[in-house]
Amino acid sequence: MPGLRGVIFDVDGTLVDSERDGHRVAFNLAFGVMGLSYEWSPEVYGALLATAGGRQRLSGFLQEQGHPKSEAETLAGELHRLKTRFFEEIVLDGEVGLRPGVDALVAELKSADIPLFVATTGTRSWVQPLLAQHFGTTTFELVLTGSEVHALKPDPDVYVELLRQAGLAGLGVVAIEDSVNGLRAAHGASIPCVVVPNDYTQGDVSEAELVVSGFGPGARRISGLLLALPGGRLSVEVLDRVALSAAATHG
Ligand code: XBP
Ligand code: MG
Repeated sequence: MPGLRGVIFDVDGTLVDSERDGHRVAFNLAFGVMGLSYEWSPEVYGALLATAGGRQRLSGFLQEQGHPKSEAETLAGELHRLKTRFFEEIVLDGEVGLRPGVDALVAELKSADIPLFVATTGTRSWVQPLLAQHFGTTTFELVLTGSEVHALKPDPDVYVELLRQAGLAGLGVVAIEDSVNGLRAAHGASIPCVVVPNDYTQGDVSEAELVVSGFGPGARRISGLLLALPGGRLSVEVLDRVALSAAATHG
């Protein structure tokens, strides 16, 4: 029975703590440049994160503010292009940090020769430099972003396409996510999922094969597989257990 044969990382909220002090700031800067009085507080932004995709998030918000759909779509496109440039600058200024403990997990997976991948809703023009900044250019065998798929999470498109391009069957592959949208996308592609919640995680993630409080140290199991976290951290051993359990359950 196959153990762990690959790990697919989500980006925003999983590899990096990027939303409140990164993306949200970039959106607000874009509103300012366009002369719009909108400003997303951390609380308002948290609610808006239910919509994956920055452009889609903008369009929905503008329609809620009373902009006609076609006008909202056009304005969202202009705002998102500005926002993306601002966020690229925030990334290049080194202001988007890794979540605590995730670098140790990536290093352990690399030394165990486990193939690593990225599946994100984010835009490639900032995803690429952000990953290179923290992990170099050879850590992830394949990176798929919202720029390459038709439908965004919770649609499974990005995961299905990644498995296809990587020549992987779902068996032995584990996804690591931070949101309900991400969990649903992974499950939609029949990939078992570990959720590592953060302050912006909302809704019920208990369908995940495993939910842990963090990457560690000091992490604890919240729900899912009944297993200990040796050393209080998410490790190759734990991810292997998730893969084996999923293989045993789904055959
Ligand atoms: C999170 C998202 C993205 C970001 C904003 O992506 O939904 O839309 O919030 O980035 P994930 P863009 O958790 O899948 O990494 O403005 O580039 O969409
Ligand atoms: Mg995420």
